[in-house]
Amino acid sequence: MTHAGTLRPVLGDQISDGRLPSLSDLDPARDVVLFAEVREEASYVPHHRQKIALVFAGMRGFAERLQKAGIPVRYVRLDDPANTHTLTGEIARAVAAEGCGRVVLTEPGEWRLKEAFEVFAGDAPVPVQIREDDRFICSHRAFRDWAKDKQSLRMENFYRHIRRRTGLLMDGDAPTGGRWNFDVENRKRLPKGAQAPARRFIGPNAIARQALDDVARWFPDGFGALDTFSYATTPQEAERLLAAFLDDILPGFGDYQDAMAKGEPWLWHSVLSASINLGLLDPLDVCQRAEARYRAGTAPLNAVEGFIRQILGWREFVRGVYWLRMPDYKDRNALNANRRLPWFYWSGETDMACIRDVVQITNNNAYAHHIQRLMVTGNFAMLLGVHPDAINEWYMAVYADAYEWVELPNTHGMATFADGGIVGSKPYAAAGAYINRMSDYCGHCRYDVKQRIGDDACPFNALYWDLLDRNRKTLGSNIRLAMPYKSLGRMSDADRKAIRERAERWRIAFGALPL
Ligand code: FAD
Ligand code: DLZ
Ligand code: SF4
Repeated sequence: MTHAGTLRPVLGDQISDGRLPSLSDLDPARDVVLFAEVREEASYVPHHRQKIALVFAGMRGFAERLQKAGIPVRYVRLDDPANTHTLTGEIARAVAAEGCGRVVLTEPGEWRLKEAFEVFAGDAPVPVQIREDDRFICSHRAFRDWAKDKQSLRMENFYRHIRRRTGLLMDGDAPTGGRWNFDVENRKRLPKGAQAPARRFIGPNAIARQALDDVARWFPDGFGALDTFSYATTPQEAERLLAAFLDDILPGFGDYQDAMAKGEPWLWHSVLSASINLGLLDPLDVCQRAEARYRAGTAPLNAVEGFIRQILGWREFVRGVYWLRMPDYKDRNALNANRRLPWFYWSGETDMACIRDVVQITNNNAYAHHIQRLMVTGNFAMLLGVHPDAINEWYMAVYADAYEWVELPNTHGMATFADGGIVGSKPYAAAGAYINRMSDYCGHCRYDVKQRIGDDACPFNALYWDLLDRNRKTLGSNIRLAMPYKSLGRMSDADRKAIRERAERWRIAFGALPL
């Protein structure tokens, strides 16, 4: 019983030196900061091993920096024999062992944990204070205020609102360049022979190397390669990655934002999401630094606006929707999807060149860029009719940047339309022609993207038309789907029957069986 002060638990995605609300009034003479590696967090989904190593390395590094600054730290490792393996169990154990008089923590990023902490707070022997996480640009209240008089929540409206509020890319009351959104200039296919820029990534530091070794030992059969780890685990490393992105990549960010290319994981994407979500980078600072590049004339407006829209717009918007709509948001299944996820989402063993490439990239890097997540794996899971829970589990598991506040609205809302239109006004459903237009995958594939029915036909095709046919009741009156429904209407009954049968044969062949 050495400390009568406050226990301040820090969670794995709260690696924010000097910026964490729960540490703002820390008293080094009386308080203790708690970090706990626990099995419940490390295995509530079968996380990619790089994600576990990233979180553990982030926690261990932060703990060391605090200790060096003279702050008492209690660090519980995963292999500690006394570990209770839940965060609340470790907080309770620490309160008793350290003799703390209260607990102060920053709210977690997942409903599941928020509930667990609230239950814990109700029963705890000492007062528990849960502080709002202010490492975002829009607070819960500000989002609720914006949303309260809206019939539907649309990112574009939110984005304009928050551009005005922050003054980012604004010239007085007007958007810089006279337009809010330069997206139409950001949908180019990659020209033949175009080379993605070289990346200045970083190798693992000593703490990360130790975390990688531990994870290899503790999760020998887990998903994902470990030897390709190149994530930042400290604020200094994240700063180096941000600076390299602003110098080398940002100027070309806009042009090929929707493009995909076989064996090219990064193209012009920033690969900063894992650092921002872990807390190593501040989202507003990242946006301001990007804007400064435009003002200095070293990056064009379509690139800078496109990049800022992803963070200021999409990232803040999906977080707002998550906290506004949970917990029922997670149970939504607007298209009544009820199939299993095919095994090749884990193994990559499929003849479909697009899926194979995205799963291999995902396995290697715990990363895939947005269009790969949305239009390849997400789109295909929706076309197959995979149950939203199975899709969520996969996305939560395989990406280093996955936390439920950001993953769920992207899968339920953007990729699969499980939310029935809260995030997007229509499903991002597409047949093979879209992938053919935006990538070189089809040229490397055993399937023929132009065929709809035969054994060699691209599986996306029959499954796409079948999705529209099966969901006519839910989607048929959607104005944004008028064109494809018109085409479907022109098909004969025999054609539609053939599509239906072909689609079901694909589902069975791929193991997408009813649950
Ligand atoms: P860039 O293309 O360089 O974009 C810049 C930044 O903008 C990103 O770092 C990220 O912070 C932000 N951003 C871009 N798009 C989004 C978006 N739709 N939602 C929220 N932030 C965005 N992102 C996550 O951070 N975690 C997830 O678990 C996640 N799951 C997704 C699941 C699906 C099905 C889809 C379609 C998208 C998902 N996204 C998720 C959003 C997006 O795909 C990733 O943020 C992006 O691919 C990360 O790569 P990047 O850093 O190179 O992004
Ligand atoms: C993702 C993750 C993992 C893998 N492990 C831990 C852990 O052992 N201890 C911890 O405090 N946090 C971990 N996390 C992050 C939490 O799951 C995270 O705080 C929630 O996902 C909420 O965003
Ligand atoms: Fe993917 Fe179909 Fe193209 Fe093959 S043909 S790469 S399955 S879209």
